Amino acid sequence: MRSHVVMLGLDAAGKTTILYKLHIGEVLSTVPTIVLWMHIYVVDSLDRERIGKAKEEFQAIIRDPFMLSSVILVFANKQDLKGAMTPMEVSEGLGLYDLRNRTWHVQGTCALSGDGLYEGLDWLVTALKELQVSGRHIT
Ligand SMILES: Nc1nc2c(ncn2[C@@H]2O[C@H](COP(=O)(O)OP(=O)(O)OP(=O)(O)O)[C@@H](O)[C@H]2O)c(=O)[nH]1
Ligand SMILES: [Mg+2]
Repeated sequence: MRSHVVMLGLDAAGKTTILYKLHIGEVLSTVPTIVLWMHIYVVDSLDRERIGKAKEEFQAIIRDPFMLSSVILVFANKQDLKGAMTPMEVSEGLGLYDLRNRTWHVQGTCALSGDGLYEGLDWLVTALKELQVSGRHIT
């Protein structure tokens, strides 16, 4: 089985910094015509002004038919900055608590230090395994 990770988020959320920190050189720039298993959405937790815009983008993405069977990991990034929204505030801001029948997790991260990145990816791997075991995936 092939696994794919798609990382999205508004500009300056920290996507490039995260990929650099994780030493991931190659990034898929196009969405393949297969089921997307894992979805990482990156939020700039300090950017309270644009959390509404992030929600709009996020909700549009997860309602895409290709995303319906994916598990959703949110990086509430820039947790090192004073005044940053907590992971819980980011969850509320994105409307995660209203999601039904979706597997999601919000992980606080600091892409500069790498804090939280691997914890988040560990959750993703575990969630993917559970999805495979339960057979709730679309092939
Ligand atoms: N303090 C702090 N700054 C961060 C963190 N993550 C990223 N940044 C900074 O935020 C800015 C934007 O980060 P990028 O990684 O370029 O953001 P991006 O999501 O790739 O942005 P686009 O390519 O424009 O979509 C850079 O100046 C980073 O150094 C973080 O966890 N903490
Ligand atoms: Mg970038």
